[in-house]
Amino acid sequence: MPLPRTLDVATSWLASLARFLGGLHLSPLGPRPAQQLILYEFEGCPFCRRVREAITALDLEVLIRPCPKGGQRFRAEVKARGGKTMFPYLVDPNQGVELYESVDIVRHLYKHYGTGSAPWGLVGPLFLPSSMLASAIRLGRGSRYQGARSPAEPLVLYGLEASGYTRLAREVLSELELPYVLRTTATGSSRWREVKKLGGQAMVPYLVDPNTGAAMYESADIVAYLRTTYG
Ligand SMILES: N[C@@H](CCC(=O)N[C@@H](CS)C(=O)NCC(=O)O)C(=O)O
Repeated sequence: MPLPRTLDVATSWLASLARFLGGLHLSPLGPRPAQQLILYEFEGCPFCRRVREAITALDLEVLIRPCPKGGQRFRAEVKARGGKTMFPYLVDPNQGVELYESVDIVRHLYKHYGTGSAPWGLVGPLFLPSSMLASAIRLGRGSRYQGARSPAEPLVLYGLEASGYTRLAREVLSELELPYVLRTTATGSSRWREVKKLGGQAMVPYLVDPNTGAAMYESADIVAYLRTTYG
């Protein structure tokens, strides 16, 4: 059931607060991956949030293949690749590994693309309860497949994990099982300049759809565009 916009926005920011605004700041960065990382995940999954927060903190660009419950495309791919239908699932062609288990994925990312060990806030015992609370506040949005047309090319989303507005866009991308390149914009990320150059403003979420040539700011516009174009 759609929530009134004010409640939608308020609960989305509340979910970010439940996670102590995880995925806002950059961590010290290590080498950049030469080849694109691929993450199979879905928005309402508390374990997947752990990986998305790490991706934002490490200033990574990742191809997201959403796997909502009932999803038709990417769930089967994970089963075929790894043997289990469990999320998150990371494919890292740079290191030649494919991984289940959110803690293992986060440790892998910090080892290769950060400066060593993963922060306690992501791998310590407080993470999971707070992430489950964040998912509950959003009533599990982004978890259930809602049926959609598949785009030929992945969409591109600029945004950060801590942003309540960016979450609203991610939830719909997840529900519609639309693959997208997530270009993260933690505070201090150089991608803020990229967004400004592309759209004229340093603001996220910013969606670019190479299939139609559409590009837009404003979570409400993005949600409406995605539902109309692909829903
Ligand atoms: N220990 C795993 C737990 C992962 C997990 O239980 N993920 C759930 C989603 S939140 C899952 O894959 N459920 C099966 C499904 O959605 O079909 C981790 O940290 O990654």
